[in-house]
Parts: sequence; structure tokens; C-alpha cells
Amino acid sequence: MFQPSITGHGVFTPEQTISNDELVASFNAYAAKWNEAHADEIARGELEAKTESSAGFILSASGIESRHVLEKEGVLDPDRMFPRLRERSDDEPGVMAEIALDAAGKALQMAGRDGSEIDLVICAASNHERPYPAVAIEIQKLLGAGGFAFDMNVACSSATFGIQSAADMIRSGSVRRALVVSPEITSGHLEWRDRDCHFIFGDVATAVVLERAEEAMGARFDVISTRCATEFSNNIRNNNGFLRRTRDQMEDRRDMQFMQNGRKVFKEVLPMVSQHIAGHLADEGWSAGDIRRLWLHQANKAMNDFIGKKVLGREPEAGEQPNILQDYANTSSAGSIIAFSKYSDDLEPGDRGVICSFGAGYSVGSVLVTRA
Ligand code: CO8
Repeated sequence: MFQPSITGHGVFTPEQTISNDELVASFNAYAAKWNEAHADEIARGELEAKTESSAGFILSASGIESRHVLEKEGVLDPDRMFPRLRERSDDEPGVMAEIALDAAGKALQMAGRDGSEIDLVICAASNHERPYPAVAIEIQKLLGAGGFAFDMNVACSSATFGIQSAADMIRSGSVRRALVVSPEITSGHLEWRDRDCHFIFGDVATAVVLERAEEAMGARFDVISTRCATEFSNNIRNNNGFLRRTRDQMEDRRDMQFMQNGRKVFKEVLPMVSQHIAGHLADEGWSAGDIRRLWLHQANKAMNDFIGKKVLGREPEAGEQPNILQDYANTSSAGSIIAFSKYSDDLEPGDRGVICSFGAGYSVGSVLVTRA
């Protein structure tokens, strides 16, 4: 058995950003146009008028101030409301592969490794730009990596589930060095025309290199233990898929994009996650006092404040539970990895921390790490 360690991590952050004010101005222009176009149906009570969004609500309900996107013009165009991404030929790298490669390059550089030294690539994300060939295999080829590669999707928990898979394979010896990438192009499957959710997500890509502790070339985090759990729920759902054309009336159907019952998610996922982390820590003999840092999934500030307080048994001190969602919004599976990547270098040997993600499924994944 080998000790798996995280030896590199990296983040690709798209240059373009959308502030809450910009987002709300575009949504409100869209809503006004829509209401005007449907004035008769609204007057007859057949359709409900669209209500304005508000930047004040977004900040107070979520803690989000801004988000990065690959393409903002299309998103903010009230006549379009989704990104405009250039279609690529089959011979060019796909969009997911391209942004994953950027993050992977940073992670490999930190680990002191070359792509050819990787023998497992997992592309763990909440949506994939095509069903096959796997995006991970494309990334494997572009990196010049060996071994094998596969895609996985556990929505917001994809990255931690990917880390568990890679760590288990390294532990057993079936894989020597793995790359877990999470290119999240959430702008492609978010419904920007729905004020209940239009503010929630942003685009990003993250990458993590895992390898045997004894082979680490620099600083590392040993993966002490991982735990994944799932419990079926329809409260976060997207019905788009390969059976789409077999069904009638598929034009512009709301359930082809992200949908959620946010209140229910908030209430049901909080206890699930708090108990999951507490149980995982207890089974490993770790107490709350041992934890130097929590790198939590980045969906909602109030949610993270609650989980931090439950897990630590007190208000988290500044820096103990870093949030990045004010700048990135919810980046699905990448959120906890961005937090880890930006706020882990200062930890001292022996310091312990927990990476935890949660979301659709429901799903929750926790990774206990020690700075070596
Ligand atoms: N502006 C103004 N008012 C608004 C807006 C808005 N933009 N949106 C809603 N309101 C109104 C509502 O209509 C409601 O009005 P009323 O009281 O009159 O009915 C009022 O504000 C309160 O609305 P909510 O009850 O919805 O507000 P909440 O306080 O619950 O906050 C949140 C909404 C922020 C969505 C909150 O519920 C939340 O964060 N919940 C948890 C969500 C979560 O964690 N989801 C996980 C999803 S991520 C995941 O699993 C990955 C999926 C795959 C990725 C998909 C990428 C696209």
C-alpha cells in the first residue's frame, strides 16, 4: 500500500467577469422585453409577469458579488441570455479540454512533473461537452500522458469523488500519478433567464496532481482518508440528455437547464454535510480542535458559515474557513478546490484540514489531508 498525496494544484480563472449590477441590469432588460412581448397573455392571466432581480438580494441571500465567465456578451445580451462560444472542429481541443489544460499545467508545474509522467486523468465535472470520446482522454492525449483516463459526473461533488478514486488507485498501486481536473463551464447549463438562479454560478477550471508520498518532489498534503456519500433527490436537477430528441416539445424547455428548489436544498443538505464531516472526523480519530482549515464547497456563504460552526463547535476564526464565492460564485465541483488552491500554502507540517464538497444527487465528498 502506498500513501497518496496531493503534490500540485492549479486554477484557470476566465478573464471576463460579470458583477451583480451588470447581471441584474441585463436580466431586468430581458424581463421588461418579455413582459412587453407577452402583455396580452399576462393581462388574461395565462402567464405570470417576470419580476425584476436585485443586486441587494443576490448579495444578502448568497454572498456572491461577481462571477467569472468564458464569454459575457452573449450572457448579458437580453435577446440571447447564454454564452456565445465558438464551435470547434473535431480536430481542435474542445473548450473543456482547453481550460482543463491551463489548470493542469499549473498543477503539474507545482508538482515538478511533466504530463508524460501522469498515468491517470479523471475529468470530474458537473457536465461534459459531449458524451464520447471522454473529455479526459482528450486531455490525456494533449498532455502526452500515459495509462488511462475517464470522465465522471457527480455534479458539485465531482472533484472530491475524483480525488477519492485517484487516491484509492494510488494507494493500491494500480496507478502511480493522477491528475483530477474539473473544468466547470456552468454558464452553458445555467438558466440565465430565471431570476431565482441566474446569479448562482460561474466558470472556472481546477486541477489536482496526486502521487505517492515517497515520490513527491516538493511540499505535499497527504490524503489521510476520503469519504463519499449520496442520497437521491430531485431538488437539483437537469433533464437534458441523449433522450432529448425522443421527447415532444423540447424547444426551449426550462428543465433542459439547471433547476433547483434552493430553500429545500439549503435545509436538507446542511444537516447531511455537517453529520458527514463529523462522522468522518470521528472515525479517523480527529477532533474539531485538530482542524486548521476547512475548504468547503462554495455555494452560499450562510451555508458555509453554518457548516463551519457545526463542525468546529464554534464560530470559525478568520482564515479557518476561506470563502472564494464572493469573486467566483458557485463553480460547482471546482469551488472547494479553488479555496484549497488559494488558501493552503501557509499551512505548516502536521497541520490538518478537510476539503468538502456537496450538491446535486444529493452528494457529499470529504477528503482529510495533513500537510507533510
Ligand atoms: N432578486 C430578487 N428577488 C429574488 C431573486 C432575485 N434574483 N431570486 C429570488 N427572489 C425572491 C424570491 O422570489 C422570494 O420571493 P417571495 O418571498 O416573495 O417568494 C424571495 O426572494 C426569497 O427567495 P428564496 O426563498 O429562493 O431565497 P433564499 O433565501 O432561499 O436564497 C438561494 C436563494 C441563494 C438559492 C438559497 O436558497 C441557496 O443558496 N440554496 C442552496 C443552493 C445550493 O446549494 N444549491 C446547490 C446547487 S449546486 C450543484 O449541486 C451543482 C449542480 C450542477 C451545476 C449546475 C451549473 C449550472
